[in-house]
Amino acid sequence: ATHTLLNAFKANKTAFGVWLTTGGIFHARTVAQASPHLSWVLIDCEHGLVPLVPGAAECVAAIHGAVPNGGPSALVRIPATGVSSSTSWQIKYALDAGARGVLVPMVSTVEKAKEIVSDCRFPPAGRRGFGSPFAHGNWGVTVPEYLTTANANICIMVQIENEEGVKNVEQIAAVDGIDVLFIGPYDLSISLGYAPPNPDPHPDVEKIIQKVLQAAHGASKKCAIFCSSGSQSAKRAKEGFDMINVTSDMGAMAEAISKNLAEAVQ
Ligand code: 3PY
Repeated sequence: ATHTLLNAFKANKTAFGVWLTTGGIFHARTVAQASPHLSWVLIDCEHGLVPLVPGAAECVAAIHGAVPNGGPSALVRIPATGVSSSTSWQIKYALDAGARGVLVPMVSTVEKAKEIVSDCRFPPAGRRGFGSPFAHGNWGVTVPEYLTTANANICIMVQIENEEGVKNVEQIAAVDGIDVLFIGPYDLSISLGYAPPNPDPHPDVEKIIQKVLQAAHGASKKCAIFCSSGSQSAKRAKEGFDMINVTSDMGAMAEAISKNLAEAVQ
């Protein structure tokens, strides 16, 4: 089963990706085919317009079918803030869709981080339920193979994006099974009482961003950050971030229309 994001992690290469905020299989496929440099496409069911069911599953299938023998890993950001046992069904739907990883917003305690890991792992490692008729086919494996493949390869990513999350960041990073601390600079800024990044965060917020990066690497975990342009992403890659989105579908579309019109209208 192809897992380009995990391959980049294992090779210690920066994994660049794109944020998908609008659903639809042809839209998802076009994004996935846009560049051989893409390691991942994240389907945003938190703030995007993609419904978790069945929208995320359709997009995961479209992304994984887009590029023969390769292409980006499809990831899903679930809608829930934090996650408790009552919302862990969202992780189940995301993973049953065949996603190679799940991103959980606003994780701020060790307890939440541990619950998330348990929701992502089949027993005996965790409490994930089995039953999807789609997940194994999406990974190109049989059902018994999927149980072990999923447990070993699904990337578990949590967003550090509020004051409490920053306070507990070292302990969250140390939780066994958490693969990536993903910084949300917008929520982090407003949670700390600062304006959102424009395009860069306030210097005080930037100090905290660097602290999260160090905490992740200190625990031998990967660190990711949301960016809004290729040049901002290049800067973050030089700083040592492991996983970075270069743009979003909607951002890229508006930018391309504006650029082409500016060239046309003299
Ligand atoms: C944030 O910056 O708050 C994010 O979660 C990325 O959209």
